[in-house]
Amino acid sequence: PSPPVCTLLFTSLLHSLPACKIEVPERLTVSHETLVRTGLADRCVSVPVREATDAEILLAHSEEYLEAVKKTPYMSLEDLMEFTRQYGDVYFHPNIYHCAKLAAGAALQLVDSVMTGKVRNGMALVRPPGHHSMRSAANGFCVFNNVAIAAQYAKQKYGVQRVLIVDWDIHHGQGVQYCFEDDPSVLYFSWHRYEHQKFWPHLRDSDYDIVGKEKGAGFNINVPWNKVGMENGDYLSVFCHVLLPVAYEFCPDLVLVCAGFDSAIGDPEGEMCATPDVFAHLTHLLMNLAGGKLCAVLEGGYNLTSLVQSVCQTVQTLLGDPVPRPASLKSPCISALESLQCVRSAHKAYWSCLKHAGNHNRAFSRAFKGPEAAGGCSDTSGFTQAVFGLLLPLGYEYDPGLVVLVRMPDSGVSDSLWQQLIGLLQSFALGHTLVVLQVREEKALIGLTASSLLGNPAASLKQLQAPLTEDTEAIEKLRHRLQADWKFLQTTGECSSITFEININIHRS
Ligand code: Q9C
Ligand code: ZN
Repeated sequence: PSPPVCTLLFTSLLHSLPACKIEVPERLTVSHETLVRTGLADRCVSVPVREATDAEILLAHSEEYLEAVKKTPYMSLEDLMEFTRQYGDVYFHPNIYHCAKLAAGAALQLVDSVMTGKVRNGMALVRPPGHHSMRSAANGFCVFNNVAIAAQYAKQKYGVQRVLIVDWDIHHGQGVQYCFEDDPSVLYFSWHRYEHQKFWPHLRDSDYDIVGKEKGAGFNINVPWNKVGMENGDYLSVFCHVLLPVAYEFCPDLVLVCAGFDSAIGDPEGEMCATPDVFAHLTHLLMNLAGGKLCAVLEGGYNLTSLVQSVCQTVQTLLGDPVPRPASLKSPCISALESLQCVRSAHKAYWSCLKHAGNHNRAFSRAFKGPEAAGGCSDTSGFTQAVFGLLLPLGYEYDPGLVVLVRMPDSGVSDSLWQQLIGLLQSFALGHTLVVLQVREEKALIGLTASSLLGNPAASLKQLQAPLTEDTEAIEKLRHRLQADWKFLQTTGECSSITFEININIHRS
């Protein structure tokens, strides 16, 4: 029997500060009330929270900093104000040290529950958030870096070799980046409102060309949003064309999510336009990595309506409910495509799935004249490249009402790849998937197909090798040929004009 699928941890001690108008206790109370009212809380296993110990906090912070924060409950309000002034955009309440220890402890309880197999995945609803806090500094409403501590803890306590941190909060989690920038065992992905450094925290370090240092080069992925108003299509496009291929190549043993919902519509900080149901998709797309071991920890999210809906979408997806139809997605905007192109180029030296990125369309337009590759892909990495680069984006744009998946005998597709495919395709059509198996004596295949259809996480693909050049070329050729009609296949900001040019040439010749 598979373990219960979702844990909910909730830090109950509340602090509020007149100085901070948006990071308010209602963020937690209203989220929790709604989870109870909708019956979602009842379907989760509740795990008690605990305080993180000093030793655990020191996994991501300096002793001097911890000692300084320890004194805050005893300070006069005046001293607290003085203490606060040395940091950026953070407010200290006499209670916040206690709350911050519980927030970090909740993240650790969640990691314990998932790593011991008590539950498959879960979400910790905590305050204060964590991803801005640095080794020796509070910042951006954050005191201790809950997710960074959790990643270190998972490595230390469970010997986890690779941790993927996905930060979909709309701010750059610079604290997480700094903690792991030279560490190849932690892959940190963040998208964030950037506006060419005009948006808080105004760091050069948040741009796409900051990829990590030394051994950690390539393991820090920044996607800067240079315009506000990004929509579902922009987010999903970055998942298909950057995060997912790299994440599958990385092959994490554990996925942690800095789950901030200020990236949703209506948020006063983010000013983006993605709807709460996009978080069901983001969550779902990560749920077949690491054998389903996913821990989401709340970060930002300041529009109560949007926050609560987004939290519910995330929890509901973690529980295994079908994800909503990705209805009426707009094509990614030019600014998003420019960011996408920059990130892919910046990382092409580090990830074989991006090796071909940034090769100019002109080169490919010449390649159009060559013969088409006859068969499908020859191996797993080529196949996954086709899934993320072609199949998923096409699915999102087409929005089918039913997915029919046909498998012929001797397909050459491995069991885990087959399961991944079934899992990923359940992003569409409310999960209505019809599998047609034309098999000989493969009883085991029927079992593992059923298991995937029931929503069990797929086995990992192991660390992927570089795809064969001929596979990559065939996929890219197809992608370039189709992207005039299927905008979700675009990965560069310049395609529309080039495609136009190619069309003209075709008309002339
Ligand atoms: N003074 C999180 O979402 N706001 N933190 C700066 C200009 C700081 C956000 C506004 C926002 C911090 C976890
Ligand atoms: Zn934020």
